Amino acid sequence: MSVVKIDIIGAPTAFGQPKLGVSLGPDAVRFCGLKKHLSELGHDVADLGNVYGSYRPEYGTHDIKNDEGLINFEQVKDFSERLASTVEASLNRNHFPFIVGGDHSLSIGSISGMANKYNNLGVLWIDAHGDINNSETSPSGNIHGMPLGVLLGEGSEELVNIHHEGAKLKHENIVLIGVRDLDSGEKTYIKEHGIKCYTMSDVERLGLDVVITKSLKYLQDCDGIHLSLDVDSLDPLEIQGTGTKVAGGIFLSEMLIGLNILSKTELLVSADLVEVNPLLDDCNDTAEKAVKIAEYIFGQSQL
Ligand code: HAR
Ligand code: MN
Ligand code: MN
Ligand code: MN
Repeated sequence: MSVVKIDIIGAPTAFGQPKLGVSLGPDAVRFCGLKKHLSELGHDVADLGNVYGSYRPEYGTHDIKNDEGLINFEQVKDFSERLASTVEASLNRNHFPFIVGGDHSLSIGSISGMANKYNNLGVLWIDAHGDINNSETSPSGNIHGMPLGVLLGEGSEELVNIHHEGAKLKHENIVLIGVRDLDSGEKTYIKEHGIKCYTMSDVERLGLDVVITKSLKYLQDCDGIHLSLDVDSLDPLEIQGTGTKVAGGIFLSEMLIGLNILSKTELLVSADLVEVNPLLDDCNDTAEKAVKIAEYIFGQSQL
């Protein structure tokens, strides 16, 4: 990858899910030397600090449901607006917004911030989950299970209209990778809309390198590609510090091979790295691995 002006944007939100600690993710990743490691690759790296909404994440309770059944709706909406503005400002300086979370509801904000400049944005969603629920299909009310649904224009109108009105993504511009825990409503939605989906079985059959290569070909006519990488895509044998672990995931070595291929495309314009929860971790090991992942997103290789 050529030299990039990377803006590290901490997104310490936890309102999209019930477990304490995920709002500490950005700092846990910083403590492992994120900025230093990315700078060593030759990039021009700035750490913009954390984005905060009006609600402090550490004071979050998890019992406020709105009339659509969405938990912490106001907090998520508020945070998403702020994050979208920060991401858009970064893009307007021609920088690469690199958003470190925080729970996956943050992608409502990050991708909404991309949508004014990129009206044909492609998204690679690497995750154990589909995150494509909406207020009707969600079994939990947790908004971190809904960001793709929202960005596709489904469910809560107020979330759909964050930053600017309407859907931010097209169904044909999304690729799900590594999924192995889909709710029934999500399965139906994916099939009905023909969303490109490489399940964990596909990853095992083909290899992540082939899956990424095919995904990039599939998204080749997009005006940019956003990577949204949930660390729970990785196998729980290797990743302790995340809130919703699912057995049978991607191993770190294979992830790095896949990311090496991704890092070679000039279409990659922004990324999220989410769901690192240091309170569930073992000596910050997951954050260490998240930094390794970040290095490979930005062009690290073994040679
Ligand atoms: N699908 C479930 C729900 O909507 C669980 C989502 C868990 N989510 C994440 N996101 N960790 O990837 O509640
Ligand atoms: Mn390094
Ligand atoms: Mn997720
Ligand atoms: Mn997940």
